[in-house]
Amino acid sequence: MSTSILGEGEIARCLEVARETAREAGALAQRGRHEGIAIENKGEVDLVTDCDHRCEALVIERLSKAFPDHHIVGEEGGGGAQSDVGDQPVWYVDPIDGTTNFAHGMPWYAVSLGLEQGGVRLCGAVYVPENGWEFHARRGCGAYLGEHRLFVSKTPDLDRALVATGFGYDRRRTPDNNLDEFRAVLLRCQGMRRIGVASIDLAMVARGWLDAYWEIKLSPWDISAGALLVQEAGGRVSGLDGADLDSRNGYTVASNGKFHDELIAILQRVRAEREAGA
Ligand code: LIP
Repeated sequence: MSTSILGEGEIARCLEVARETAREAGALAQRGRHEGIAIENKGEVDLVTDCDHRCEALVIERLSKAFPDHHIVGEEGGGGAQSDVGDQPVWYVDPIDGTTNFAHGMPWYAVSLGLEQGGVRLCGAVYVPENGWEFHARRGCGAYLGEHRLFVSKTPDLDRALVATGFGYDRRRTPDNNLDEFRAVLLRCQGMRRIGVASIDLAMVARGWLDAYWEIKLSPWDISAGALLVQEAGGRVSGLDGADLDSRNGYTVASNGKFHDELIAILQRVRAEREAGA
């Protein structure tokens, strides 16, 4: 089935619905957090809660009602499969990004909704309910925190950069777990943070609070909306090869653009050394 490319007016409406839906799902997650949550293990250290499922169901209900022709890929499996997407518009839905924080009662988690078509990021919303932070972006129209236009930082080099990263759920089982990379970058930058929410890490790069962020083995629902925020705030998002980021590429490097190649060179060197020693 061939699908036409969404026009500007349609994308604007998509963003409006995404923002409203993210707020609604965020309020549901917040209520759940206060009323008590049921936690299960998806993997060794990978959690899911009843709230993740309830928020995803709400998001899918709202998006499929507003956009019946769009495909939806949700973290908790509530939508369709990535392989069925074709050239249809596709929503990448993380109902609660930062489930580990959420399950531990920590207030940093987000609802992340990104819309793409043909691998192009069109709009995205990242809502952080406990802070009331509403990050949003539309392709070619800038990135915002509420009404406030976002621009990446001006930090000129890695030496003075505040950088964030994260570690995948398979970290106990593989040496490809980002620990060597973490050590190498920590010794070169001004400070390192592990926020635990990829979409917030990316939003913070867009906001200029962080100068760079990278992580491996992420999924499109973790990064689609946040990557657009960084792009629209004037930053750079790429894979490990430095090419523009495809949200389906789990290796994500985001920065203010000033020392991106230097950061990539360190990550590549550490990987190559590990592979040579393996
Ligand atoms: C998580 C990320 C986190 C990352 C984890 C995971 P979830 O998403 O946002 O930063 O380190 O690997 O992908 O599972 O909480 O939605």
